[in-house]
Amino acid sequence: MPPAMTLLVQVFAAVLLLTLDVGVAVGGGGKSLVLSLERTSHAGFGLSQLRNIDRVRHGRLLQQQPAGVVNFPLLGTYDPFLVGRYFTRIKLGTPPKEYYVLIDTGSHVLWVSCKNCKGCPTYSGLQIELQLFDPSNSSTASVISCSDRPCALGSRSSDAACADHSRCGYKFRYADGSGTSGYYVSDSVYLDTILGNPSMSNASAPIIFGCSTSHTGDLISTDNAVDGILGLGRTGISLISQLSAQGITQGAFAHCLRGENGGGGVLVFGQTEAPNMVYTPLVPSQSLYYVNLQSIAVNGQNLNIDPSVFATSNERGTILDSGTTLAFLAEEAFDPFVKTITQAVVSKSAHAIFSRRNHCYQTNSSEMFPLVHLNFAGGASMILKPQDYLLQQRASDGSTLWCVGFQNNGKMTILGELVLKDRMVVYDLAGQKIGWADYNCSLPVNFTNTSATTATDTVRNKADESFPRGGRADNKNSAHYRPHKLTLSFFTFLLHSMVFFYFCRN
Ligand SMILES: *[C@@H]1O[C@H](CO)[C@@H](O)[C@H](O)[C@H]1NC(C)=O
Ligand SMILES: *[C@@H]1O[C@H](CO)[C@@H](O)[C@H](O)[C@H]1NC(C)=O
Ligand SMILES: *[C@@H]1O[C@H](CO)[C@@H](O)[C@H](O)[C@H]1NC(C)=O
Ligand SMILES: *[C@@H]1O[C@H](CO)[C@@H](O)[C@H](O)[C@H]1NC(C)=O
Ligand SMILES: *[C@@H]1O[C@H](CO)[C@@H](O)[C@H](O)[C@H]1NC(C)=O
Ligand SMILES: CC(=O)N[C@H]1CO[C@H](CO)[C@@H](O)[C@@H]1O
Repeated sequence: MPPAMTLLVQVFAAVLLLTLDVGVAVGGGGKSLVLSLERTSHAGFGLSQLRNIDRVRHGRLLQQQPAGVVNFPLLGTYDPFLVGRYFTRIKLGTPPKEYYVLIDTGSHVLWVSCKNCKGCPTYSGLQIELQLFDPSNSSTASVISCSDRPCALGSRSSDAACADHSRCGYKFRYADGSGTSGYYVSDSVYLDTILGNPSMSNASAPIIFGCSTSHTGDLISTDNAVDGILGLGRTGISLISQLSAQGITQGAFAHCLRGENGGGGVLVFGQTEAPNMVYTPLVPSQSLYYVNLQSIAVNGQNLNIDPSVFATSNERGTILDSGTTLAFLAEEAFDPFVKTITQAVVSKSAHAIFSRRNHCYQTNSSEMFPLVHLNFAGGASMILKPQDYLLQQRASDGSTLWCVGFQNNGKMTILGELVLKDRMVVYDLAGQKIGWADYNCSLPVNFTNTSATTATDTVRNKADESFPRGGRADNKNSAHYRPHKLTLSFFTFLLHSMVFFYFCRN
């Protein structure tokens, strides 16, 4: 087991203990954050007016005010040879400025690089313009102090030295060894909110997020640099929890990560709909999106794997993580998986090329690869096409290689962008379930209040119109077979759970 993986497992164990504590603390403290709505300087409507309009529109259909739907077009791609991550833009501060943030369902906090940052990249290989957040330039920003309720509650578990009037600090370490630290601020987030009306309207809400003043490890790198990370975990501090606590969105969000055509896609806060959605329950009382994976079938045949390999415990479990580029399988599942795929394709004349870390097949057609079913509790299956578990690469002699994109991961099973792409994936916090359906992420997204399914509206996926294409100058066809780079990228791009604690700066 490489050291980074050992760390990963340890970090996971630590995270579960710490974040649960913080989640409860911040969730409880959420009520004390006076989270009244503001109007934006541009918009004609405050959110309450929009609600009223919506109520009139739906008449008696809705007995309760439905919360809004917020649309975040995405940039980037899962392709580890290009970007290996999906990101969006978020507007913060007054006047609002835009920041590029990775979307990460494997961590909890929204943070952006702040002024006077040590180690924050100043330019990005993604050809996006980076920007530092400066609380003193925003008329609505305020620094969270150690005596403020969210900090006091959060720090109880890890820091007893929190003195009044000092800033409420944080320090996160990611599984790849990178880290960031800074302090919490409260400021406005500006949202493209849709409420019962397809036309966009603007609203803003006060939220708490991190202002990072120091980066270490890969976060210093300019290669794929962005302004920050949008943590979308299940605890009270994540943006989705803060907005749903304020009644601005429902406690649900969805992403559709486009695999082809330069990537991109959409992140939607609110209840989304797609045909043929299947659901599996979330494992309760966890801070991340743990689900019960029960079996894996290749070509309809269940692999011989003890289901306890996937079950949630201190060190095991299966999570969905949009901040992981590829996917990881627990080692007891990895070997049978690769062996069965190999049997299926070698008999059809594919040539297996294995090294210690890479399992590739030389063939000029992906047609011969079997479908893989991931079977979850509640009868929900996620069907993986060859492109959902293989990475296409070019060998030095010009022939095509298909390499298993799943990695052997000790005890955790992590479903990252490789398997989550080209689907609508719904994270329903209120309903405590995860749903998915195959979906063309270039198409508009339908959203609804679940119990009033006739009241649907559509979010246009505006990624194509409003954003420059994510991705670097080198294009996919020029991707070479680079096993070393591939291996590195697993750790480099792993941006999930972290050791999460508050501490005080003086
Ligand atoms: C803050 O505003 C000042 C004056 O407009 C500007 O010079 C400075 O660059 C701004 N800081 C940041 C981090 O944008
Ligand atoms: C929302 O705000 C943006 C500027 O931030 C503006 O261009 C847009 O027209 C606004 N939309 C509405 C519906 O007010
Ligand atoms: C979205 O809603 C529209 C209008 O109700 C409907 O025609 C369309 O089929 C829906 N699309 C999907 C993918 O559900
Ligand atoms: C490519 O595939 C076709 C049919 O699938 C096969 O007949 C042909 O020999 C293959 N070519 C190479 C170079 O492997
Ligand atoms: C997805 O939808 C787009 C836009 O309608 C279309 O151009 C594209 O061919 C579709 N892709 C697939 C795989 O159906
Ligand atoms: C998830 C959600 O907000 N559902 C609401 C949909 O609308 C009904 C009323 O028609 C509410 O009772 C639900 O809470």
